[in-house]
Amino acid sequence: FRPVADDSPLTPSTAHRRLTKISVIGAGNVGMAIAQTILTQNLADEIALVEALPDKLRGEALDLQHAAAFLPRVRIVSGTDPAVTKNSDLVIVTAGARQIPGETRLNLLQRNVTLYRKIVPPVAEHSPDALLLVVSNPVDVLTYVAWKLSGFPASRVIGSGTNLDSSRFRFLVAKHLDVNAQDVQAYMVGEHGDSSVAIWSSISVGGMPAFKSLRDSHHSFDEAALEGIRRAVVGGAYEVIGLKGYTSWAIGYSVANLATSLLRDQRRVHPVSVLASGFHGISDGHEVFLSLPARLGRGGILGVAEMDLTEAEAAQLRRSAKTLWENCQLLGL
Ligand code: 6V0
Repeated sequence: FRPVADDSPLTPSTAHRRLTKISVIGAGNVGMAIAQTILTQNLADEIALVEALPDKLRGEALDLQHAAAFLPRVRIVSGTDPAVTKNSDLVIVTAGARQIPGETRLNLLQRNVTLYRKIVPPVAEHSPDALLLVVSNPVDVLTYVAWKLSGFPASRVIGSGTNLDSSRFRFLVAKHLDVNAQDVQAYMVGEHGDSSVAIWSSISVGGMPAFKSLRDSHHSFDEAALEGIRRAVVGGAYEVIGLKGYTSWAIGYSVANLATSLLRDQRRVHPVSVLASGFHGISDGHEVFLSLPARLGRGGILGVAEMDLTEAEAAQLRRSAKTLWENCQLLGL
């Protein structure tokens, strides 16, 4: 190609607008599922991959680049040094020790805090205005850790939290009722994983509150069925890990969906891990992250919904908050 007749130099066609850059730290099963889902959604102009294992990183980056002929144009850069994330709009952290079959998420904690000390400070330095989205487990505690280590305001540090648990919840309710999961609204809140709380009153189908009429009209919606659904949601990750060794596709879509709401300023409501002090009776003095429905946009967390919880639900939330807070205190951050 040659410059046009007025002799103006060839400039990249995108030079007049600011490019969107997303970094993914950790090119394991989860990081790569997220990167590939983001690639297909035309959300980023540049994706940076950071991984501690150089051969794996180069292999994954090349494998994605070889799909360029079938995808929107995206520059893919990679490196073992977090410097490659410089000037990111969004940094997604998936690096971590993998949960092994039967291991609780809280057991992973100490191993992953050590890792975060190596990752978060340089990332924050290279992209001081970025949004930080934490995925590694235990996600609620590590979101707190990322918040402390980055020095970012809480509105810019978000944990993927129960966004995935809620999509499992919606899938199971939809299957139960034989409707499309996109038409089912239903929230799991609180801690991602074992103590997450199903908010039954939040279930709506096609925009209509559905829980009361479901209870009245469906025998299959009795206490036992509800408990079965809740247990299936909570056990969902363990089941998949037991069968295939890790989870990847659902978390990939779930995080790409969050990335879209954030970077495209969608103001959509997602249950994500946020600084929850002061909500639902959680002590103002307890700095703790857990999932509540939050409005997401380009600035990060734009607001947190005040839910109408039953006393039992609120009490469960406070119990999780207390356990999480005690865990965070042990870290001495
Ligand atoms: P994985 O396949 O072991 O990938 C982790 C990757 O991180 C590996 O490739 C490591 O080499 C890499 N890594 C380690 N240290 C560094 C470092 N300092 N810098 C860069 N990369 C590094 O694990 P997988 O991808 O399956 O899971 C990643 C994390 O996501 C784990 O903590 C999971 O428990 C967590 N998940 C969280 C979910 C959620 O809903 N929040 C869902 C699924 C998994």
